[in-house]
Amino acid sequence: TNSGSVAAVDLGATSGRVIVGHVDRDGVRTEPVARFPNGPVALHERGRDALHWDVVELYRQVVAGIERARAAHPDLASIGIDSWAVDYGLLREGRLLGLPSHYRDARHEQGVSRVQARVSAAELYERNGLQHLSFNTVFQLAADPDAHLADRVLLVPDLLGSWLTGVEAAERTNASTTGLLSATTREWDPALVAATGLPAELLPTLRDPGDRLGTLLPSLGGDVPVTLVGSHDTASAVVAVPATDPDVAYISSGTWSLVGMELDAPVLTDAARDANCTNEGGVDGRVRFLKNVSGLWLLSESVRSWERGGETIDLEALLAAAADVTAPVPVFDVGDHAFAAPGDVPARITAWCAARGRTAPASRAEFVRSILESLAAAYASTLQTIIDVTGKEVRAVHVVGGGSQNRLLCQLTADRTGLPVLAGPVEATALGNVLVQARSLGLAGLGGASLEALRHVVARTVDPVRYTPAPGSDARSHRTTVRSHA
Ligand code: ADP
Ligand code: LRH
Repeated sequence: TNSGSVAAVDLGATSGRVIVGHVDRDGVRTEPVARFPNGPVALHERGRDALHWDVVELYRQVVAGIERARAAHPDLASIGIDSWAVDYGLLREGRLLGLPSHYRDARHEQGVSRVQARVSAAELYERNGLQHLSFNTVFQLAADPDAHLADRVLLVPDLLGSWLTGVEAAERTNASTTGLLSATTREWDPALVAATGLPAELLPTLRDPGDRLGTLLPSLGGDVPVTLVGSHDTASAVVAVPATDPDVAYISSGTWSLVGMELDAPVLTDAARDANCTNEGGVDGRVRFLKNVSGLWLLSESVRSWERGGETIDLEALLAAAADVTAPVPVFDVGDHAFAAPGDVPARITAWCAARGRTAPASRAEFVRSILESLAAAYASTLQTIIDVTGKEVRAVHVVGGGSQNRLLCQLTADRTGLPVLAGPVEATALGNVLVQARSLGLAGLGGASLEALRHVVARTVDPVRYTPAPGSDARSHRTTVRSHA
């Protein structure tokens, strides 16, 4: 069977990369060809600081990465793009109307009441099955003063795909994060689109992972197909969870932590809604039943504030110091609104503690320990919620993404959930992106392969690091504060 190489463009909220994946009968090998930082840019406009994405710079980096991939692999068979969810570019006659807004911009909150004046929160959940997050696209669009000027809206991977190929489409897994897609039919829901106050024609045709979007434009070198993948980064990451047992949960750990499991059908019960669980669309029509929990952004934002004076912080050394902390540290609510916007996270943790009469962390190592303990506590309670709502058994937790390299966090997660943690791959998102392209092209005998077969390819390739709950840790005592939603 034929082997081949494809390029995965994976844009996270804190960094982006272009990775070449080689797929053959032994498995999949990855080779990074480009890596670049990403993050919010504050621009003063309409009398306030607005948070944006520098999507033109991202495009420049993506094009440079693709050029490097093609130079090293002239036989490159395809390109696939994924990114973080919900954010979009507005276009008019094919021209971008300003830089996309960042999901951490506070403006989006104004959209919530506008949408809910037309469709109640309960009906929204019944229709789109999504966790309420004020940055869901449906709310962003309702609050966007420029949306009425546009004739097209494209989510970030679709926007880049259109710049690479000239073809506009809405890839379905990422479309499922907008709040505009029906959780049951997986088509645009006209009532939800109407709730934004915008015309339905704004939205492009839906297409599925594995479809060919188009071919690289001649001005960009031509010839190479662009294949749709699970363009929501979390959808691609879930494809590459190296699970060979169906009774597992996953944590896709990066800027955010997406904690949940894969299901065959959405769960739209009152219990699911009360627990604020999401039903996002996965590759092959699977459902990603999960909760969006805060993530390592709390750590990277803390590091950023400590580095503001010009110092450079060594993350490995900082994590080692956090592992050595023996003093008790506060477990704070990582989902508190106070931690949503960019800024001085350690100062906000101190304020959170002061407001509750708690002792704040006293050193950088203690702050980091407090952040990781708090994330692990949130994972344990979220997992319990997911188990209660679905009635499913969970025997192990797979952690994938950049956070799977954080040994302290993985161990704390094992301790607080009382479950074995299997960590890796780090680049699950890029791997899932590569494998969906490889399947679509029929590389290495993968044509028509099931997701389970793709996961076996990953399991053959990477050996996850196993973390066992510490003998002294009592998962049940950590769970006493967990409310049951069953
Ligand atoms: P995203 O795709 O959301 O941008 P990633 O999956 O790339 O995020 O994960 C980024 C995070 O991974 C960083 O914030 C950092 O906390 C963590 N990370 C990266 N490298 C290491 C490392 N060597 N050790 C521990 N954690 C790491
Ligand atoms: C993770 C992610 C997550 C979304 C958030 C906006 O990168 O795509 O699934 O909730 O970004």
